[in-house]
Amino acid sequence: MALIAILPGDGIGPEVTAEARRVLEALALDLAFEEAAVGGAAYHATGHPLPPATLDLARRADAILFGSVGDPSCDALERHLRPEQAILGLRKELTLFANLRPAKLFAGLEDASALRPEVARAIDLLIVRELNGDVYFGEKGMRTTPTGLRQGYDLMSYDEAEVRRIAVAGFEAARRRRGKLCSVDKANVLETSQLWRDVVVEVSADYDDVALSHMYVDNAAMQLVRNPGQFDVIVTGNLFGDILSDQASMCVGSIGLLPSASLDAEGKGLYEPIHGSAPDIAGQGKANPCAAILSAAMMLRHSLGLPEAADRVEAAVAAALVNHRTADLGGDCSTRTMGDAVLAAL
Ligand code: GGG
Repeated sequence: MALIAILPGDGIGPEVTAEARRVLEALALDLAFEEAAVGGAAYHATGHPLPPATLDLARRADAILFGSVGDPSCDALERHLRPEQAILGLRKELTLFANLRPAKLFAGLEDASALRPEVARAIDLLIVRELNGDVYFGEKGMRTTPTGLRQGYDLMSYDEAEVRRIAVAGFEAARRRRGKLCSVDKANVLETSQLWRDVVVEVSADYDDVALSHMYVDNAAMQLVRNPGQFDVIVTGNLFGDILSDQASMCVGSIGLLPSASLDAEGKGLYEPIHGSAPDIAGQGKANPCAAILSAAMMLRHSLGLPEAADRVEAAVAAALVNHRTADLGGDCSTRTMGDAVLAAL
């Protein structure tokens, strides 16, 4: 029996993970579920956003289903106590360095895309975002300049081993897909990006079957809306991947549709919608649970070795979206009704 850790988190996290759990339960697989608090919810209960019991569960589990973190009532806390530290801590503690963020337009959602229908229909891409380095984990702080000004700083750094392992993840993903890898950096300005580019080129020697290209991140942002059909797999750093994947989500209709898998070297994974806690709609039953449900499908595929079950869940979401839309897609379905529609289509 596989143990699934459910970490619902804050805001809409509990609502969307509840629907994803219902879908997993409906598959009648040999799964056990254990739930723990994380983020602002955990801070309010225990004084820490990632309490030892939650980290222990995450370590014991075969896979983790994560909701979202972020709680405005924690905004004034010191940085190490803020809800977001929980997800950063989990990624670092469990060495979840490879974040897979697929974006594909579901049939019938052309009108929800921010792009023209013929452009949106061409989207079928995967962003491979590095998750353990970059400005998120570099030295950071607040200091005073010699002239008395407050100055914030976040050190951007990557070593070659960090770049190599995410480059390998990108090439492997491209090999399993259409054989195209675009590495996104800012090598004309940043030292980290120059190293990134050099290492990606070194790794490419082992992947003759993958066509490698490079793109500056500013151009990549433009190309994502101009001609997204050109992309198969994008491999990029933590910050650039965070931004580009939110942009990609609007190209396919909503951030409520994009799942993600954060994997270690052995395939253990944390699965979460890319969206945050959306405190403005929390508790109202308005959130789109599709990204969480699709994250559960990624869990079935990547951590539990159940690709047929993953296919079933993805097909059920596609079928449900034909006649059901939550508010983010211009409809009036509740979170529960959308979950019911996916269950009915399973
Ligand atoms: N489910 C995604 C989530 O909760 N995001 C909130 C957040 O702070 N994310 C930071 C990040 O993705 O780097």
